[in-house]
Amino acid sequence: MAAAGGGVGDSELRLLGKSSSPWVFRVRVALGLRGLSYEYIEEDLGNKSELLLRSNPVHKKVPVLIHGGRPVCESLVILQYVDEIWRGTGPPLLPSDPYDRATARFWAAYVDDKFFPAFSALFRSRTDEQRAEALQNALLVAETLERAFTECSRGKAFFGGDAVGLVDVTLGSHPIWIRAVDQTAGTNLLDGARFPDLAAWAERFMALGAVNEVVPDAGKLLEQYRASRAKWTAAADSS
Ligand SMILES: N[C@@H](CCC(=O)N[C@@H](CS)C(=O)NCC(=O)O)C(=O)O
Repeated sequence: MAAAGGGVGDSELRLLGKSSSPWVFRVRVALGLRGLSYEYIEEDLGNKSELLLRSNPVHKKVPVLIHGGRPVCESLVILQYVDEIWRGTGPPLLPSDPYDRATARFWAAYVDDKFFPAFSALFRSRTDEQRAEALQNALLVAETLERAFTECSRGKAFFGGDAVGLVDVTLGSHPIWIRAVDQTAGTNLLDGARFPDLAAWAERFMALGAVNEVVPDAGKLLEQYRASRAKWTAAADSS
C-alpha cells in the first residue's frame, strides 16, 4: 500500500463496513482513488462486533476507518481525513482555494442533509400516493443538484472539475441505489432529459476504476430492494 504521508503500514489501516452501505462505498472509493490498501472487515449489523462498538461508541455505525489503532467515524469526516493525511498521492478531494473548499463542503452536506432524506422517503414509500409525493420532493432536490453541478464543475466532467472531488464521492454513493429504485418503482429520478448534466455525471462516475473495484453488485442490490419493497407493500395492504 501507499503508506505515503500517513507513515503507517498496511496492517494499520482497517475499514469496518457493510457491503451494501452507500456510506461505506464512498469511503472505499476515496481510499481507492488514493491507491491505499487496507483491511476490509465486513460487519454483521444485526450482531455488531466488539471492535465496532468500541470504535464508534456514539453512533455504533459503519463506516469506521481505523488508522494506526485510532478510529475515525462518519463518512464525510473520514473522506476529509483521508484527503488530509494522504495529500499528494492523487488529486485532492478538496480544492486549495478556501472559497471553493467551503462550496464543496456545503454541497457535500446538502447531499447528506437534503438529498438523502428525500431519496430515502422515495426508497421507502409503500403506496402509490406516498411514492408520488416523495418523487416530487426528490425531483426538486435533484433540480438543485443539477444547478450545483453547473456551479461546481465549471463545464468540466466532475463536481470537482477535471478530477473527482468531495461532492462527487459523496453523491456518488447513490446512483446505484437510484437505479435500483427507478427500475423497481418505475420512477425516473436520474432522468437524462430532465437532468442531463447529473445523468451524464452519474455515468462518468460509475465508470471510474476506483468505483468499479468496490461497487456493490447491482443485481444483488436490486433483488434486496425488491424483496424489501414486497414486504412493505404487503404490510401497507394489510393495514
Ligand atoms: N452518517 C453516517 C451514516 C452511517 C450509517 O447510517 N451506517 C449504517 C449502515 S448503511 C449503519 O451502520 N447502521 C447500523 C445501525 O443503524 O445500527 C455516515 O455518514 O457515516
